[in-house]
Amino acid sequence: MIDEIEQCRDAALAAVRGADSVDVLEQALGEHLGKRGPLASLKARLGTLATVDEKKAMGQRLNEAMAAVGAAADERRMALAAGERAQLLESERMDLTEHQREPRRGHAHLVTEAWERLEDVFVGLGFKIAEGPEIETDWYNFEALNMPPSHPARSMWDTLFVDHGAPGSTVLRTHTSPVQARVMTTQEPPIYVVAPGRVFRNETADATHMPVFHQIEGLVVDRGISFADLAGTIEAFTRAFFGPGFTSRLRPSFFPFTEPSAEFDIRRPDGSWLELGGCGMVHPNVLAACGIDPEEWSGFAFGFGIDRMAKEYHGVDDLREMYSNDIRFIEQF
Ligand code: FA5
Repeated sequence: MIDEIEQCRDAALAAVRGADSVDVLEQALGEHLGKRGPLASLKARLGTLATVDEKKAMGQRLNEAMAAVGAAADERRMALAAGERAQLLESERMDLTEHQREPRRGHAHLVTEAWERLEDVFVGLGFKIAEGPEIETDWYNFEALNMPPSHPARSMWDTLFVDHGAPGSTVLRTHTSPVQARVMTTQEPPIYVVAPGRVFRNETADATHMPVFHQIEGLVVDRGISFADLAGTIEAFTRAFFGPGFTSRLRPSFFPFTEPSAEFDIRRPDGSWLELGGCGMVHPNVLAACGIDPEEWSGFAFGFGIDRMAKEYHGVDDLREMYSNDIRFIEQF
């Protein structure tokens, strides 16, 4: 019977150790250690043994054999479970790293890029850069620009007022034109400046309008400046900024601070036109208000929308997209 016990034990151990999954292992255990298994039937035969000592000795051998199989099964179960878990983890592993491990180089905002290129183009044409504050007084934003209080032309700009000083005396500048007055009241002609900056209007955003946007102001004051100088400068700028396929035109318009005044449009290679800004000869009243003798000096000024130029340059459909901060949009440029 000892041989039989050892044979059954060895067969059970071989089945347990050879199991390649927890399921197979449990099945093998059921077969070898279960009630109908070979070790169980040996146990049933203990009763047939002749002496108590024999029964005891064989019973002990059987118990040892079953314990050995149980211990081998525990060991195998742990090893299989660890392997199966590792496999599961690997199959469910999610790659949460960015597509590229190296940080990618971004770029400045499209409007900032346009702003910087505009500065380069105008510096190349001999202009200097000027600046003014975003919060302005009524005098610089309107009055110095030939718009006394209650002048109807003030309604051309949907003004946002700042709660500071006398009511209505402080505004978020509605255009960069107040920088003209700031330059003319502090610098002697000849003056050749451009002033890029942020401006504010109480307007609803749409494809071509933002309540906060950017303009670049240009101002030239010198002896003998004529409308031809203005037209030539604008044409030179258009080709330098947009490329040789673009030209410009000036349409008669009205601004209180320039006379004559014009609207500046560019012609795209497909023949369509886009309004980019206003311009004109600096009004004698503006020169005089800023302490410059209009008999001696004349000048021209212009104010272009930078956001619209960036939009046009990059073929963007809607200004609002440039401010959405959507990475899928930004990555296209
Ligand atoms: C002006 O603001 C004048 N100061 C321009 C000027 C300067 C005329 C010097 C004469 C001499 P206007 O409101 O048209 O003009 O604005 C000029 C340009 O700014 C527009 O042609 C357009 O390109 C841009 N612009 C105007 N409103 C918006 C807006 N809400 N969002 C984006 N761009 C705008």
